[in-house]
Amino acid sequence: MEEKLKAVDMVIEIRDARMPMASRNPLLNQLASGKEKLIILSKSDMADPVATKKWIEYLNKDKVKAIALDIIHDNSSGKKVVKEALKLMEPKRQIQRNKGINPRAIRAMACGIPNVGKSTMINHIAKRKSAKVEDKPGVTRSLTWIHADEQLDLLDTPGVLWPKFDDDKMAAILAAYGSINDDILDKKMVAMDAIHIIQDLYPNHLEELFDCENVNPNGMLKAICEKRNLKKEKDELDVKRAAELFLNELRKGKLGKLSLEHVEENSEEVHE
Ligand SMILES: Nc1nc2c(ncn2[C@@H]2O[C@H](COP(=O)(O)OP(=O)(O)O)[C@@H](O)[C@H]2O)c(=O)[nH]1
Ligand SMILES: [Mg+2]
Repeated sequence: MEEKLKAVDMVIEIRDARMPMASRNPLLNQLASGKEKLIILSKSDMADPVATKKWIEYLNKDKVKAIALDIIHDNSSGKKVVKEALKLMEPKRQIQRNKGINPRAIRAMACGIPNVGKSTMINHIAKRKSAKVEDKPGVTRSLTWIHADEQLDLLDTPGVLWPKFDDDKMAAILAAYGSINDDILDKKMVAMDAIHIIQDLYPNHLEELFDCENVNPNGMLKAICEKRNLKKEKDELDVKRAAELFLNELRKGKLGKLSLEHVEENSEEVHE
């Protein structure tokens, strides 16, 4: 990936709008330092729009542009990415023009942790113009480019990064959305952590969904059993199934438009 980054002018970093900090890899800022960065907050259709708006404001800065996208349902998502990439690179291109150089197409790479929507985005862009361009001068031969636009070439393979969390809460959020292998994790614990975080950020939301009073996370799982009739023999509550059902619905956005990370005083792009 480090090699590939040398071949690009800018990075398109994809993060999950529901967890913009947990779903990043701080190493990317080091690897791509100095390069322009377009941050796509993906899955915005499932995220809390108010939280997303604040994240956008928070993340936008010099050389960094952040936008929220619903990559799968928004037909113009590919077009928007191309447009924003061009806008971001315009100052550099203008300098070149001033020097009498005709700027070549921008070269960009989509980067991000697994499951944030890198392939979906590349496919959306490629659908518009799938002509592949190879053998660019000065660029490693093995790289394949998608000629996304007259002025934008995109690497056709994304740069996959692994999540790297700074604390237990980020780990809990990644686990809740299934972004770290949860075969090794106790689903009930993952669900209870997520319930706790949601209760904190969205008071009464789950209580209303599952018809219960203010309860602790374990009580919430029991309320889910009652509401969805998840029972074992002799009417014993099937808390494990409630945890699985809860996580499935959370991941599919069926519990409402929620974001498990909100901008806080201490939200920090630590490694930038
Ligand atoms: N609802 C929703 N789902 C998305 C969006 N972007 C990607 N997905 C889904 O997220 C999953 C992972 O996407 P994929 O492109 O394979 O992620 P990658 O691992 O980063 O390449 C797929 O099921 C996509 O359909 C989005 O904006 N909204
Ligand atoms: Mg992929």
